Amino acid sequence: MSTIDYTDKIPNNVNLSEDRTLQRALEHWQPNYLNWWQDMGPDGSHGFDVYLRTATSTTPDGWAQFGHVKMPDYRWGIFLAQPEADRRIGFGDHRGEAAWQDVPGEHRANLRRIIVTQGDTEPASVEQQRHLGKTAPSQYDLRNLFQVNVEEGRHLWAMVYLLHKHFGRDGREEAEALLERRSGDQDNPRILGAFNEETPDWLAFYMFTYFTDRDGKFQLCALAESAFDPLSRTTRFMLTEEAHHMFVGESGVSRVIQRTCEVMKQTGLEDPAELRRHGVIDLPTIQRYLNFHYSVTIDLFGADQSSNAAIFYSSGLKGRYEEGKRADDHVLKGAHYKILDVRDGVLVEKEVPMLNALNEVLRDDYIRDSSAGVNRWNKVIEKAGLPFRLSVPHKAFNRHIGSFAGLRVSPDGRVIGEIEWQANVPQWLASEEDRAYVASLMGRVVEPGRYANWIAPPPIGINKQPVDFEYVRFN
Ligand code: BYC
Repeated sequence: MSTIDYTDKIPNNVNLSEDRTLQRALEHWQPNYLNWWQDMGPDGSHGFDVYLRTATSTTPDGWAQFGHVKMPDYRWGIFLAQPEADRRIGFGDHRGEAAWQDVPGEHRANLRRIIVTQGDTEPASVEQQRHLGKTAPSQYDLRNLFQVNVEEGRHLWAMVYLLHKHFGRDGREEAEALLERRSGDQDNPRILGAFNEETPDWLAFYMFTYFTDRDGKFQLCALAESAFDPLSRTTRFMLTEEAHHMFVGESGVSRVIQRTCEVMKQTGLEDPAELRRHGVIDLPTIQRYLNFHYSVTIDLFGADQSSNAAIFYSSGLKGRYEEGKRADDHVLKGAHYKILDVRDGVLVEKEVPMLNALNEVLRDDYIRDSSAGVNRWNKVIEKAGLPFRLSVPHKAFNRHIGSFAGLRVSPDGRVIGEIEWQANVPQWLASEEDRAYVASLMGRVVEPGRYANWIAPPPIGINKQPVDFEYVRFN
């Protein structure tokens, strides 16, 4: 079934009405979800009409419709990508066997853990972003924030469906717990580090949607390879929505850079303090935000050597990015991979069994993809005729997970001591002062077509609408 049934209380393309027990269980979870949205979703936004995209079909052409909706009335639902006829497992010990429609008993605990970890990030990001609507630089940006938020909510639904349908009572308990953990909470935090950090301002939001949503892309691509077909199908459809989130990040940072460059050219100024007097975000501050979000995000790939990763792969639960395009045996026993290690105070390469290094393999794929976008940002600076260039820091910089945890490494990859680290950290990571300055720029712009001084308008609007379209009706 490709078209989504909107007559059901929970829109879906999984024939939910034919499984009354499951339907009742999800209808029981639904009000708890809506309560969570009221409490932890976008602050003060519940009465707004927002120009949102809603999924209406899971076929690639014309899968969504656009229209003004009040966010609490958004039709969150369960949509799986079209099944692939006779789908076979593409990697690991079960390569070539038929994909699983149910969870094999021996993989139950690991699959549940992967699904819960994925599910936990979705509401976490909504919680992290809940205050941003109060300081949006334009209606266009406000609408994009809300679009990202409702879709992260839908991605939570995607994981909760799997938990309810395939994991019995444990799954239902996990689904409840997904609404109980809170980003940044001391006693009951979200599972992964980056999802307990604050997203205090819009530069942080764009960096998050560029870097951290891109972790989402790579993890979802790896899960789309899964032998567990319902997980594969649900993540494939999530990826369709995810592309817009990364666009919001990439174009957002790009517009901040563009505006700064305009002011640098108009005034001939380069000194950050002087540029700040003109109300734009100086490029070194943008670099420090980048360093923070990049390093916190690459931690999300887990330890560089992980027996979990090896088990997930060999048992068919989680593949590699673009598994099907790789020209190896897709089993990887006996294969090796080079990772970094610290020896006598320097970073050196060492070869380890590839199966244990699959977190690092995915991280390296991610690094290539995210660096490409940084080069696109540099084109904006280059076009303005300015010499400054942004770059991603070394992958050992500011790490808290894996073998670099606890090690002090400069952005250019030198292992350093605590004294040198402390002396330089204000130049390397966004400082209190940087954050206070960026915070001072944040003020709400509500008139259609107007943009805050620190960001350039977008070149085109959403869904071919003009940039001065009324994306949000505040009522
Ligand atoms: N923070 O053996 P390891 C997204 C834990 S983002 C805290 O390397 P593994 C989105 C780890 O859990 C995509 N803890 O672990 C983006 C383990 O704990 P236990 C999210 C961490 O399992 C924006 C221990 O350290 N999806 O969708 O190989 C907006 C040992 O580590 C962290 C997924 O992540 C960390 N950063 O790898 C909205 C996919 N890293 O068991 C949404 C599902 C590791 O010893 N998850 N630990 O207590 C996975 O595939 C894996 O769980 C991980 C970890 C790759 C995350």
